[in-house]
Amino acid sequence: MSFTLPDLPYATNALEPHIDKTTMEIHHGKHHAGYVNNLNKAIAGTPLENKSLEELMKDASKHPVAVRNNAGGHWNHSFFWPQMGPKAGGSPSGKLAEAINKTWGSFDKFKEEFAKVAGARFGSGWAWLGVKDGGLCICSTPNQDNPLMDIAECKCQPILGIDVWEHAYYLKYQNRRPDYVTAFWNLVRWDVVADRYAKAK
Ligand code: MN3
Repeated sequence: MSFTLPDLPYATNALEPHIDKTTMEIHHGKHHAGYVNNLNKAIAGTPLENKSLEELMKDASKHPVAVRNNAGGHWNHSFFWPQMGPKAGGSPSGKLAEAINKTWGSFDKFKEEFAKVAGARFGSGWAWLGVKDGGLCICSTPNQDNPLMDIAECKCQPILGIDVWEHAYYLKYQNRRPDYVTAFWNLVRWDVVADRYAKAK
């Protein structure tokens, strides 16, 4: 089967002023679309054509690097868009809030730790909040890897992720990745993250 670019769940200007329209147009319409097209090219005519995206993650180490990079890029971005929205942000509630407080002491401490990990990723990559052995953890992966991949140093079921590639923020924030991470909190749909948490547990 071949993969298709999912529509954004909102308009390209919906996340302004935190993420600008041009960045969204290029990020979704060019970068994410590129991962989908290159993934389809990389698997065409091979046995990988019949695998799901999740299966491609699980065996990432066994596939050509183009499959790993583009399958990761497609999965990561498909995961990234719906966890954000206009009029979002705030703080989590319910069981997720309890788990965050239990793990980091407070929501503010969690945000601090997440921002630290996102800031420390050298070059391109992602930072994640995930479920591991029933608990929560924060980790980061390089390039378009993610914690579902067999080659990931940190394995978990992601429930929130932030893209820290420069293409995600450079037009508006230039070299100021920490400002982009701070702005990201205004966009997080904690209802979506809480659903993912409930499923991952
Ligand atoms: Mn990206």
